Amino acid sequence: MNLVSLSEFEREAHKVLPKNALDYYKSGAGDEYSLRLNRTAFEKIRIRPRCLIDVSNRTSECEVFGVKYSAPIGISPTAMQKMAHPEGENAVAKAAKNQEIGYTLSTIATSSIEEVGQSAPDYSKWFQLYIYKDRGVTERLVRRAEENGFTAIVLTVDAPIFGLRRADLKNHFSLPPHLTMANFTGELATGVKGKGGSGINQYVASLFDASLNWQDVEWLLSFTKLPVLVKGILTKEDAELAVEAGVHGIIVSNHGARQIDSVPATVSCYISAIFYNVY
Ligand code: LAC
Repeated sequence: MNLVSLSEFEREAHKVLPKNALDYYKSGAGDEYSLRLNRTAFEKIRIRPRCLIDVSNRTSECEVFGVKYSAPIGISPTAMQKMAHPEGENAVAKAAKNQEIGYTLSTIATSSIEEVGQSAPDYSKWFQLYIYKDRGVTERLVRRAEENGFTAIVLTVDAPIFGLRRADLKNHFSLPPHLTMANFTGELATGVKGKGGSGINQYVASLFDASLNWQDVEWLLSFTKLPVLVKGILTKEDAELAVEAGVHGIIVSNHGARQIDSVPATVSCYISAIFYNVY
């Protein structure tokens, strides 16, 4: 297969993926207004190329937390990748290592922290964290990330309650029975079974802590030796609070427009922050 652009991969995915998985991967929240904005906002950005500058010696390399990457582009955490391919997160981590770009493993992955640690060893991978009501469970995830070569914790702060993705509601989204949430055992591993609704929303509602607040960020900072980034910031006010809380980084993101519909496109928030110093 000769796929050379993201849109070609997307078209192919539409042909081969089961509906339950495809709809989960591709859906945004609500009317998907922000999902459309995420794309159209890029169409409004123009590059002003400057000429007659010596470009014989060039690089797109960048450095984050002392680690060099080949480009200022990375792979954000996305859940349950084995629904798309048996190697799931392991293949994606290996690809990130080969391309020397950033990679973040999701808490609710279908490959475990240990597996992915071994699939892409000696490579600076980040771990995305959801805060479970059970803080013991949460702390153990962080410890395992520390022990398995992960070099930063990406705390998702925009999902104390999950967005309503209508296709998941209709499909009664469930994790296929041959897969588990590989970082867990018991009900935490197998609990995504849509009974009369979206299984992922039910899982999140029963296990994630909707009281999540800045004290939880401080709690996380108090016991991990890894840098902590907060992911899901869209406003200047929250960015300032994050700095005050002492985090090491902020990931501006609207969560693929999967959380709150009608929020601005992620890229618009970046542009506003960079050029106008607002948002
Ligand atoms: C989602 C979560 C898992 O958007 O990040 O489905």
